[in-house]
Amino acid sequence: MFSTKAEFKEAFLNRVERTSGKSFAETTPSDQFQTLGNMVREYISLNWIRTNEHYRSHRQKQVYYLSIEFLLGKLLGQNLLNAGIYDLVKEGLSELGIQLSELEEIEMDTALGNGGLGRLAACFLDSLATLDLPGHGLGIRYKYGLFEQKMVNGYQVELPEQWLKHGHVWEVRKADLTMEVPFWGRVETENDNGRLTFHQLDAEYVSAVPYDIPVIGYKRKTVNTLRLWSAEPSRYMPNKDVMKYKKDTEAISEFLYPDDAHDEGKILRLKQQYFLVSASIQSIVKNYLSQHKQIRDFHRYTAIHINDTHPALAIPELMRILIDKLGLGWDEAWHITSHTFCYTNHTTLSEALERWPVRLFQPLLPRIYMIVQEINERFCQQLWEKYPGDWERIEKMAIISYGEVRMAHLAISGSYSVNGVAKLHTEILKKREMKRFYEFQPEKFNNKTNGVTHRTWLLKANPELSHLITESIGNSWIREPEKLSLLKQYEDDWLFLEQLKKVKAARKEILAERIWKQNGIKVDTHSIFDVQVKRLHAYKRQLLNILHILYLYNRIREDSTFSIYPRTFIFGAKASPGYYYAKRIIKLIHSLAEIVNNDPIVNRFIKVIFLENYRVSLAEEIIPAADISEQISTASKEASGTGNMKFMMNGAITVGTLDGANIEMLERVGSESILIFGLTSEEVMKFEKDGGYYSREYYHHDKRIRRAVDRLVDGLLPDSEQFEVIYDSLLEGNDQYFVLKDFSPYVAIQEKAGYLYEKEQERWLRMMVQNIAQSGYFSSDRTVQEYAKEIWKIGKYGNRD
Ligand code: 26Q
Repeated sequence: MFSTKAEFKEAFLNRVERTSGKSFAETTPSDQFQTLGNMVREYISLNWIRTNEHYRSHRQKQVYYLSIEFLLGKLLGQNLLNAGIYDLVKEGLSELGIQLSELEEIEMDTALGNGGLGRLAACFLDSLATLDLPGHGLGIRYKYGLFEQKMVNGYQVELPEQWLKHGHVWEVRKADLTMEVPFWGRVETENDNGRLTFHQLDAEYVSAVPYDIPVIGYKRKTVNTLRLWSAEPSRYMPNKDVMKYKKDTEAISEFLYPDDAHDEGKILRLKQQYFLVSASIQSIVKNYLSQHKQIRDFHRYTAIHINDTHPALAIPELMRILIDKLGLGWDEAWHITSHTFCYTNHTTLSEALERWPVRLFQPLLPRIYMIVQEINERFCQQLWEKYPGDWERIEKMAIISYGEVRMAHLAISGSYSVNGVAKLHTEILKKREMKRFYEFQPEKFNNKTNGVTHRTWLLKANPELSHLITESIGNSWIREPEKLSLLKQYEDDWLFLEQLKKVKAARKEILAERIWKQNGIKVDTHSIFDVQVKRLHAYKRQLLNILHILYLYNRIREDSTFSIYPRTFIFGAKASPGYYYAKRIIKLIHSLAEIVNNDPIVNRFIKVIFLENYRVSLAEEIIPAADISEQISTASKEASGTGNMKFMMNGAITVGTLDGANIEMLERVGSESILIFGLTSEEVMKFEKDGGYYSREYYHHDKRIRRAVDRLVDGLLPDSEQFEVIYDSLLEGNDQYFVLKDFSPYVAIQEKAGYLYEKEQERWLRMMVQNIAQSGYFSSDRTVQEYAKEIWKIGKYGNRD
């Protein structure tokens, strides 16, 4: 290996030639990337082995984080930083005439997730390893990650994301640890001397082959593991149509969340879920039994976290292994199981609550269905004892009801801990969504406010700001983000504020360059960069942002004396392929951009930019450049949000509603440093319950609203017939997300933002400092530490320096 720059250069030169079969001069950036990736993996491999050995020999309690999504992004830069060799490698390469940034560009994003939930899992892995905690991820190695978004005439087109085309340098295939996952077949019950045993006959087996990815702690010796399962045909192939079997098998790990509109798609999703949990539970149990004699103590050495309900079948799967494979009785198996699992809920939107029709579930997973039935019966029995005669309550809480398996009910009943992801979210779960479960077992419920890793969203994404921070307060914030509060002392430091201003300006230049390259539009870097980047969803209200832009357009066009400080509105968003309303909103942003950007009167003041194919690596470029962070969901709908935190630590000022973690951001920074507007969650929930909101009243009584809304369909915008459904949703559909209700306060807060930015620069800079300084709480290190202490009950191992 290497420990100096000279050694690195020599090793790199040697290796790149040997592996590519070319002279150094002939090697391509792609050859160089592969070589560097392999070298880094080898560099940390001894620590990886040692970490595993250590966990084994000390029989330390382990936590396994089961998630159907891991949204990792690019790994090279972070791995170099965490391994502590970023500068050495950068300089070494530079001396060989290679830009490290160019090699970083080559890597494809590992986009095995849709958005918040998958990215949270990635941040947790970084924090677990950095805190020397024995925590590992388990997921699926989808051949195609989240689709690549191509914009064609303003319409989103989805292309398969071929992230594995050139292989994946970070993974290690471990074929010897393959697990066999059974589907279909039938269950035969046998009476074995008075004890019932169960055998799944004629099952179709699928091989789950693990690919391990190292998770390197920041400047730690700890290297944990993310294990991703790939589906392959099994040796125990059914003796029927082999080609069909092969195709069906490989389909399991082919796509992230395939279409679920039809039964066929649904079966595939259910197969994916069971595939993940069966392989994972088998592997966890096997690993446990290699170190411990007694399965009885399993839960004392293992915590298994289920990330939303998608992996909730892990609960009956562990029961199956304990009963059918290890011969335990039901009660003992249930004791272990219900002391092993913990569950996080990430959403209260009822359409996202998973339910599986029994008619699909039972034939695909016959033994698991039997177990779920038994769990349900015993659970209902317990309810009956507590609430005798209260049929209505029992039916509402049952795990199986009206021909459906309710995954959230299964997850709650089989877990010892249930948590929401922000204070408000947890309160809503307790008071509304899971009210009856909370009444039944209040001790299970707790809150764990989300966090994100500063080492990605500040250290890696914004080296300029990181440098300034480190120069001012030292580098302890990297491992202890709460130390950022030391920045408070620079609030009135004129020199510091000047430097902060320069850093933001530099980041805006970088983003402007990207916009020029991608969109061919020159943006004014002195304008306010007002950014909304996140998945496209009605509840996130990109439409409110758009209506504000239409309002400004109207004002500028109609009143020649009207003037505002220039603004660049920047959007990035993917819409789910089958979510037609969301796709229309994307089209609307493009039509609006076309009109605004090409109108010489209007474009002096405002511009609208849509950045295609929003993803982790693009977020790393956009977020550091933002002046304003748009977090404008309808109050009560956004469980937490995590983008809000990433903007905060990069010194953007939040324009936001009292929703999700925005509320806790307000608590931390104070009302002077965040721009809050709009309905409260109580007000929203009251309207939803009792009625009393009539969007037409707002349309008729507020001229600004009427004229902005009419713009959707009056022919101003190209392809405006596309926007009738949006217009109708606001008026005919009575504006389910209260866009018109919040319009006026939104305009007012935006005016305030513009005023502060233009007229009170120093105050704005102080607000930025306050946001960065208070962002430490929103570190996933804090979140993970809370999980470790209060839920998983795992400790760090000694001093591993
Ligand atoms: C459910 C049923 C059937 C098919 C798909 C789904 C499904 C898929 C993905 C349900 C939910 C998701 C993803 C949810 C998600 O990303 N939630 C976000 O989680 C973040 C991390 O906790 C929060 O910050 C966000 O507020 C929340 O929206």
